[in-house]
Amino acid sequence: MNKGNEAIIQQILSEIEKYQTVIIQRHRDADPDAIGSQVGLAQLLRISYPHKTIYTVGEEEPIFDWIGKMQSVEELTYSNALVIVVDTPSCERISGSHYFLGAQTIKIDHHVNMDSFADLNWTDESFSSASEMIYYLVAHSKNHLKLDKNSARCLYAGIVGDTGRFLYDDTSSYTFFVASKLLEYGFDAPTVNRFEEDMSPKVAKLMAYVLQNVTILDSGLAYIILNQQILQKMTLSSGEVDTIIPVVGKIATVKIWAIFRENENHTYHANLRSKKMVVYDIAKKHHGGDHPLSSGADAKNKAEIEQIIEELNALLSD
Ligand SMILES: [Mn+2]
Repeated sequence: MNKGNEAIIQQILSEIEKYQTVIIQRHRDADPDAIGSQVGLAQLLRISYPHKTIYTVGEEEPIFDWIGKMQSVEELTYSNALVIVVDTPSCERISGSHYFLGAQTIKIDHHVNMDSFADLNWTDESFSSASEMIYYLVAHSKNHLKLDKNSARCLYAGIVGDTGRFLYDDTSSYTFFVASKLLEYGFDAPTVNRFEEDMSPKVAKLMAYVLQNVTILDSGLAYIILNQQILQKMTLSSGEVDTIIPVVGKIATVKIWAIFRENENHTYHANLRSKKMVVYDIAKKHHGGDHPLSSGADAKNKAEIEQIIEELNALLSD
């Protein structure tokens, strides 16, 4: 498959060739695609260029240690390094603070492009995941880049995570092609799938709470507010809270759903999801916006939450 982006692919490959040190970063509040594309790219660069030094930088997210771990890098190292940021729509979302100190920066992302923050930006919403883009990069590298069992496993984990187990509408025939090619490397796919499905007892309790307490309107809009009292009682990381977002969409009558969580400073973060109607524009009005059917947003108080709920509900009554 060729998506007509040969020029940018060749530019990325030639920048990688040039640098002895490559630092790879991804977004905050990591998910399997963020870590999978980051660690997968790092691993495949290490085997493709054994003499280069490759780092993965960002906050640790222990629930994804099964994909791969982070490293620490001296600030000074950045000045001669190529920094590649994967799966991250805007520079405020980057995990790890020194990316801009890099000698050269590259963005590889499948979110709606709202911020071309790097020197070289490859963004394409037609990919299901950043991990799928990394596979594409390898496939178009004229054998300069090589995969192995572990890098294939990381990319597969990212694809399975971002497509909701090949469920969401951005799952294309190319997605299945890539998954099939990755499986040829012989990693233990059922174990990856199991890790993606596993939840801790704490997360199971949150899921039960959400299903018990979610408000479902006749229009097909569902929403819930998780306040600090609940979140602190359950002592959940934000990554753990993220894992329960898809569950509300399993309810057949729900068309659009919003999960609001209170931050420590009493503002709110929202996760908006939809089966069909585009929620991106509403998210963008509230300092968010990632994908057409799946976006984060912010609300400064309860009044803004109500506004978001009204706007989402209006989408369903049009
Ligand atoms: Mn992603």
